[in-house]
Amino acid sequence: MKQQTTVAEALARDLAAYGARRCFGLLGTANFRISHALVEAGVELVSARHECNAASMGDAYAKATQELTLVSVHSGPGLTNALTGIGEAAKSRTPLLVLAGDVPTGAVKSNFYVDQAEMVRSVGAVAERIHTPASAREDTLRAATRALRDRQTVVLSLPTDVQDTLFPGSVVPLALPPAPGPLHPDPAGVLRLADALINAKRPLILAGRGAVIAGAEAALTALAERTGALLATSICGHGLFADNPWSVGISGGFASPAADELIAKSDLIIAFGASLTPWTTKRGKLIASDAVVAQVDVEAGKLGYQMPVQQAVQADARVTAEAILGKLDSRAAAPRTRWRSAETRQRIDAGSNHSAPYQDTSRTGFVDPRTLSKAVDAILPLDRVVASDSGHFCGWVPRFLRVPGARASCLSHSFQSVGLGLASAIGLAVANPGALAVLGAGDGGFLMSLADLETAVRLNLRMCILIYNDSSYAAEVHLYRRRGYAIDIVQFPDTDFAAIARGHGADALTVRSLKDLEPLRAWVRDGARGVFVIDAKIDPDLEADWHAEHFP
Ligand SMILES: Cc1ncc(C[n+]2csc(CCOP(=O)(O)OP(=O)(O)O)c2C)c(N)n1
Ligand SMILES: [Mg+2]
Repeated sequence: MKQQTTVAEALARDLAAYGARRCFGLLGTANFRISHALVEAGVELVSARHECNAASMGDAYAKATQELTLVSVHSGPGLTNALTGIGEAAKSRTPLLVLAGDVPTGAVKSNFYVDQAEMVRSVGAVAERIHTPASAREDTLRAATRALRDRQTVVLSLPTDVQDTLFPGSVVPLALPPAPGPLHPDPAGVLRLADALINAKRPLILAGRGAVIAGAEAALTALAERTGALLATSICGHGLFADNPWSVGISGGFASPAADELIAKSDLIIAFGASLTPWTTKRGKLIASDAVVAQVDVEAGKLGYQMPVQQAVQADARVTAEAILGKLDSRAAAPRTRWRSAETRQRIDAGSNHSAPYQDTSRTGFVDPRTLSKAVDAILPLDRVVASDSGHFCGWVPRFLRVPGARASCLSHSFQSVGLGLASAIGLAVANPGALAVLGAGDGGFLMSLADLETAVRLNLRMCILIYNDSSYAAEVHLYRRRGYAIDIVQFPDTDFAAIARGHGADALTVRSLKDLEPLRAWVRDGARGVFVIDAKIDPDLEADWHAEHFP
C-alpha cells in the first residue's frame, strides 16, 4: 500500500478538481506516470494511435464542450508528432492543456530532448513547465487557468524527475479561482452600434466562434429580429441560426449564391466574435465599398486586425447584443423589418446551397460530389454532429451536410492542415455520447490520419465517414493543372477504402453512383450503429467554384 503521493499524482488530482474529465493521449515512459495518475483520479483516458490525432481529438472535444480538456504525450517525438494538432488548436484559441512528458531536468543529452518551449511557441501555443516539486502545483494551476480563462492552448512540460518526486504527507486538491464574468462593452460603443443599426437599410449580423462561446445566438437572433438584419456566420460559427429563415448561412468561400448576393448588398455588417478573415470576406470582395463594418470581440488584438473596421467594441458578443437591444428599448425605437421582405426570402430560398442549380457531372464510374453530398445528407438523420478534414473537397461538407447547431460542427481549418478531420470527428463524438458523428474527408487526408480509424471502431462510436475519393491531392491538381504543370506527381492509384475499413471492423460501401447508396439506408434503418465508411469515387475533374476563386 503506497503511503506517499508523487507530484504526478497530486497534479492529476488537481486537474480533476479543476474540472478535467477527459484526456486524449498516447503513452510513453515520460507521460506514463501522469496519465496513470489521471485515470486513478477519475479522468477518462482516450487512447489515440497517433499524437497528432490525440491533439485534434482534444481540440474538437474542447471546442464542443468548453471543458478543460487534456492531451497527454510522450517527450521528444511524442510532442513533435502532436505539433500540427497543437497548431490547429492554438490558432483556434482552443482551451486545451497538453501534458508533455519531458526528459529529466537538465538531461539535454537525452535522445528525447527537444526545447519544448521554443517548439510549441512557434505554433502559437503557450509554454508552461513544472519547474520544481515545490512549484509544480502552482505551475499547473497557472497552466490550467491560462488554458480555460485566456482560451489558450497550453503545453505543460513535465520533466520526469519532477513528476516522480514524493510529496510529504497528504495533498488537498487545489481549486481554480472563480471565473470572471463576461466582458461588458463601453456604453458609447453600444450607442454607436445602436445608431448604426437604426440608420442602416440592409444590416447584416455576422457571427463567429466568439458568438458560439459567448452563447450569443438567442441575443443576436433577437437583435436581428428587432432591427431587420439578416444573419450570417463565419466558417467557425457554422451551425448558428440553423433554423432561422433570415439566415444566409456561411459568409465567404463556402457561401451559397444567396449569401454571396445579399452580403455584398449589406450597408452595415456587424461582426460578433468573428475575425473577418480573407476567407470570410472573399478577400474583401464580399463587402461593399461603402458598407460600414463594425466588430465586437473580447480580444483587443482581433479588432481591425484582418481588415479595417469603422467601429470596434471590445466586449462579449452576448452581453453587447443585449446591451444594444436595451438601448433600442430605452429609446423606444420601433422594430423594423428593413430588407426582411418577401423578395429577400425568395432569394434566400432560391439561392440556398440545397436549391441552387448546377450541372451534374456524374458519369460512368464517378459521382458528382455535390449530388452525392445531398443524397447522403438526406439519408442520414439530422440529429448529428459533423466534422470535416481540409482539402479541395472541404466546401461540400458545410454546404450540403447540414448541422443542427454550432456546437455540432467542427471544421478544423485554422492551420489549413490536411489530416485532422478523423480526429475531429472522434473528439466531437466523444463530446456527444451516443450522437451520430459524420465526417467528410478526402482520400489524401484520410490516409494521413488512418491510424485512428481503429480508435473510432474500438470506442464503438456511431460514425459515418464519407470519403471524397478522387485518388489525388485535388487541391494541387486543379491549381497546378490550370497553371500548366504536369500533375501526375499528385495523382495516385485508386485506394480501396471499403476494404481498409472492413479490415478495421467497420461497415463499408463503395459508391460510384447514387444507386449504390442502399446499404447506407439499411445501416440508418438499423440504428446507424458502429462505424460506416463510404468510399465515394467522385468526379476528379470538377473544380469547386470557391477553389478556383481563392486559388486563381
Ligand atoms: C499537413 C498538410 N500537408 C500538405 C498540405 C497541402 N495540401 C492541401 S490540400 C491537399 C490535398 C489533400 O488531398 P485529399 O485529402 O484527397 O483532398 P482533395 O484536395 O483531393 O479534395 C494537400 C496535400 C496541407 N494543407 N497540409
Ligand atoms: Mg483527394
